[in-house]
Amino acid sequence: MLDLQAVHATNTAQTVSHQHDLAALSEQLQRRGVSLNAVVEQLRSFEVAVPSWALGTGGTRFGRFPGGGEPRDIYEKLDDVAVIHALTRATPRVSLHIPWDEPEDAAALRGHAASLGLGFDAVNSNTFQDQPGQRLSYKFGSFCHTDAAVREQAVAHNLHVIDVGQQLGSESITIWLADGSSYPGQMHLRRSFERTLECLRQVYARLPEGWRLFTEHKPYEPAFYATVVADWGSSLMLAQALGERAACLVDLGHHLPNTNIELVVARLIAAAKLGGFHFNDAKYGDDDLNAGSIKPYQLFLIMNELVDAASEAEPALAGRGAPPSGGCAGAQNHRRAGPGFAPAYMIDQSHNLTDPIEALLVTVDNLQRAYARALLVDRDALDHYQAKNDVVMAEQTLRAAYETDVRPLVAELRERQGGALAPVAALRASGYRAAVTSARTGAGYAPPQSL
Ligand SMILES: [Mn+2]
Repeated sequence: MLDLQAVHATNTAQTVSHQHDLAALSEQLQRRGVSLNAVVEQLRSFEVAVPSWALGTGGTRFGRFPGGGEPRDIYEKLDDVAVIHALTRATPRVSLHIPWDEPEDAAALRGHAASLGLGFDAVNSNTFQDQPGQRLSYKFGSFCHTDAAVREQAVAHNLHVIDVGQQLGSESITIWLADGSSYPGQMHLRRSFERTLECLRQVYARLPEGWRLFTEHKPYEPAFYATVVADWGSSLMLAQALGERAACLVDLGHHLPNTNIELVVARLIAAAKLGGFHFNDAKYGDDDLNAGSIKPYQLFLIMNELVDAASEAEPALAGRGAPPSGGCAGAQNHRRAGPGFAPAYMIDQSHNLTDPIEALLVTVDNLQRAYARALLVDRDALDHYQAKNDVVMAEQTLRAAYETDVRPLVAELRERQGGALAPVAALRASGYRAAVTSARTGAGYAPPQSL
């Protein structure tokens, strides 16, 4: 368990400098007509789920360099997530992968999670690998496979994942398919998509009450020529064909270079089909680096779309009180996100060089900073400048929010909830990694790749 005394001691040591920084930010925001306290309270609603596959060192296809004290099973992974939640107060849920983290006793695992103050977000199925003892191979696909028996096996697996998820208290399933082809001619491009949709229909038909199904696209890898669900358009076609409870999941690493991801997000919001996110960051491909580490402005612009949509559902958002009554008369006509706009926020990263707990602490902080900055966008001013086609001032309005140093605000939220002002420093001071390195001896677990 985390040494909370050490966390409090690091908080105490930083209190004076934190209060100075916070006061300076508060004064700066006041001049803009923004209440720091209001933004802190709005930021409280931003929570993100930790994937069960991110707590151990990941690796690349070339190798893996394990660290000390890696969790050996799902129980120890939950212990590590509880540490992240204790320090950030923003990660109360785990997104479980099956079969990598399939519980022997789901009720017992749910009880253990509850004892740590944790619950479960979307469960993830896996038909992109063959498991020991599996009857039929997914070498040439799962839902898209030409053999009906393989498709039936893949559907049955997804139904099993839903069954486990129900026992855990999950309310959604994320389906990423590796299905595709590496050579022209290998796969019939239209029929493979039709077969995939038919399998998804079978899974969708068995969704429990209140559940949602997320389809996750990815342009390439492992298929190098044609992936069945390669882009947001394909994902949207599937979600629209399936029905109201199907939606698209956007993994930030699953786009071709230079794709405008915030525009993808805006389109999915407009179609009422934005189901959730897998946050991470990338320079070249599906790199699964810490969210916000490579393209922080892109992350902010994505959060800006989310806050913009949420503010339509709940106009008080943005720390400025009531929305404008006049100004941009046309704006209200385009407000479509509506009440109930609540995408599932999840992380999907692979930590190869860093301590996974530290990497996730940094990630959560980056996500909260980006969201906080998006909360600071002066939406009345932006509406106004957009209506006037004042390009320079419209852009400057976004930049003003982005360039605000919100670190004291995010730290303040953590501390108000009993977390750490500086999570990585607090973790290091606690000695948690050293303690689990002593305790977790013996066989490690087989590391997954990433989704
Ligand atoms: Mn993913």
